[in-house]
Amino acid sequence: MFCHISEIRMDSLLQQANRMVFVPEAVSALYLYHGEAMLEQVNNILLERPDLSELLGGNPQQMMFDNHRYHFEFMANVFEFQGYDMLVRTVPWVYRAYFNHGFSADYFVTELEAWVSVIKQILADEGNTIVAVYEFLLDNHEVFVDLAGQHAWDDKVPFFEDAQDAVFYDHLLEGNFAECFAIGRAFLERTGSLERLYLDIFQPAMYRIGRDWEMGRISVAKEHLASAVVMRLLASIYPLLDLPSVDKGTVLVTVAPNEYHEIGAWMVANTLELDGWKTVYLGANTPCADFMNLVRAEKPCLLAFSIAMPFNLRHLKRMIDQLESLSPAERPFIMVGGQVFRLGNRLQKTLGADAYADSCVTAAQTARGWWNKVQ
Ligand code: B12
Repeated sequence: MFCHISEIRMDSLLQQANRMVFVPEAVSALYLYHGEAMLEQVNNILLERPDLSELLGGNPQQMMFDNHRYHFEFMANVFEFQGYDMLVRTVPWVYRAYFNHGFSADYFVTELEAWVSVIKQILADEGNTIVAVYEFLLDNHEVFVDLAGQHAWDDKVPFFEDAQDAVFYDHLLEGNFAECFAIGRAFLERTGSLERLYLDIFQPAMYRIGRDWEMGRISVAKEHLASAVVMRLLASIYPLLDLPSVDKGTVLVTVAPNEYHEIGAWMVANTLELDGWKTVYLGANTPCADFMNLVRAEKPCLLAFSIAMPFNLRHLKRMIDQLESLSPAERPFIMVGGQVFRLGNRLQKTLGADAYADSCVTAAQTARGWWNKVQ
């Protein structure tokens, strides 16, 4: 059996990451506490660079400020979740996405060195375990650069050569709702399966949108346009079906706080509703504070949480932790899903979830399996 060289490199990084010392909880909290001060200093160090414009590939400085904030919030989650595997799998994606938008490899070395110097200055010796993680990134910078050139996040997405999906994708990129709707409706009439429409047409098209954005081929505006069309399709095609009568309990489907990716969760909500669940769907970016009031009012027996971005993990954890205030009899079964789970092996457990499913179809199967067991 042959193994691709990039897989060997990734495995070796994962093994090194496994051996790294975990950052103690108190130190991770300190990193979070000093976040704003550290961000400001890192930004200032970069702003003093005479070659800044070359490092950023001519991009606006705002893109760098945003990256520093994403970086800080991501690292805070790596430390809190002890997610070095998540770190190793994410860095090649970050490099690739920014390289494809013009940033240079040296920018990342400069940025990481700036973090090291600021952490040493602000956290002093208490920051040693954190500095070790940054030094691991710097020592392996060339390997990460190399890995960034090998794969895209959505490698397994088909390229849609001359299939109908390719036509759908082209209409989606143009924002042509009428044509996309016609393809969707015809597919539904032919197959009778909403799930297949989601998994065979909509989902791969959205994954491809992501890959094309990551590779610098389409703009964020196109990503928004495509999302808006797919959301209009989710809303308009679903009522073409007759809803079955409710024969299961209440499920509350929600997206993590600060998380804007809602299409996957919406598909999960529709699929569960078609499987006989009384479904309450909250959409994107549900505020943590209001969530418990809703749980108390709706009394769901199943909670389904969707999350895509690693920097939202700790917000979701706070949300799930609030459920501890319920009595054991009131506590719902907790199911999680979304793309962040591709990154880390222990995430489901650390979040305190009972189950994970990787698609709207497996979500319905998992939920049904649990329901049949408790009846
Ligand atoms: C559309 C989109 C957006 C839209 C979202 C609009 C909306 N209203 O949802 C906008 C523009 C807001 C956006 C923003 C960002 N995005 Co974006 N986005 C996407 C894109 C292209 C499609 C997402 C999508 O709809 N996928 C289709 C759905 C159906 O798939 P899914 O989410 O995996 O859901 C399925 C399963 O995972 C599962 N599932 C999902 N939830 C649940 C829940 C439960 C309980 C269960 C059981 C199962 C389950 O079932 C679903 C159906 O089968 C993806 C690319 C991609 N690979 O998905 C990037 C992507 C997710 N985004 C990305 C990034 C980086 C961002 C931004 C940081 C920057 C940016 N591009 O603007 C911000 C972050 C915003 C935030 N705070 O959340 C990266 C993430 C990479 C990474 N390493 O983490 C991706 C992968 C793009 C890429 N290839 O680089 N994005």
